[in-house]
Amino acid sequence: MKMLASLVLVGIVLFGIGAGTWAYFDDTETSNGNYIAAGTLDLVVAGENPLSSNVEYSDYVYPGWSDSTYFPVENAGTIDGKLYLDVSYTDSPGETPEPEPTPDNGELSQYLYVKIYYSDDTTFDAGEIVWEGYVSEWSGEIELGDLPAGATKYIKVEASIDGSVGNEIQGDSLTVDVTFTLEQNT
Ligand SMILES: [Ca+2]
Ligand SMILES: [Ca+2]
Ligand SMILES: [Ca+2]
Repeated sequence: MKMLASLVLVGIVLFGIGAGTWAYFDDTETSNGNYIAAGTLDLVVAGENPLSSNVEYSDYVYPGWSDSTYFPVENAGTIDGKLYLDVSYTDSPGETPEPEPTPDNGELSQYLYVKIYYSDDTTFDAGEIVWEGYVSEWSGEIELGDLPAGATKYIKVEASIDGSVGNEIQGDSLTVDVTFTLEQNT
């Protein structure tokens, strides 16, 4: 039986300019002492447990913009796990000022470049990058790595928009839903 702890961070909005089960059967003559104990998987992201499903922040982005943030992830349970990350996103065109090419379908996901790190500590180096690419290239859940019982690790997200990007992102917005899943190690 798989045990999952899943947390969803909803609504990172970016605007363009403008069971596990342990079974110990103790087979004795008297057949006393059989017991089954269920361990726990308890994922804590950024110190919030449970994580609010409406964490939301907004930022204004533009060609040449970049930002980064990092936060802890903790397995507060008793079973070793592996941590997975999935992302879904929605582009919106927002306003379409005169200089913006049409059709304006919302193109920010094609220009927002992201690097995701997974580290034992708060220093992050190139060898700890678990995914990088444009948001539009995201192709499904990725494995971040092991998260043993009681352990805390750190995720860093770097995001940037190249300075060569032009008017096609004016007023565009991007809503990103992020899901962390902690799965029992098998
Ligand atoms: Ca590190
Ligand atoms: Ca656009
Ligand atoms: Ca637009």
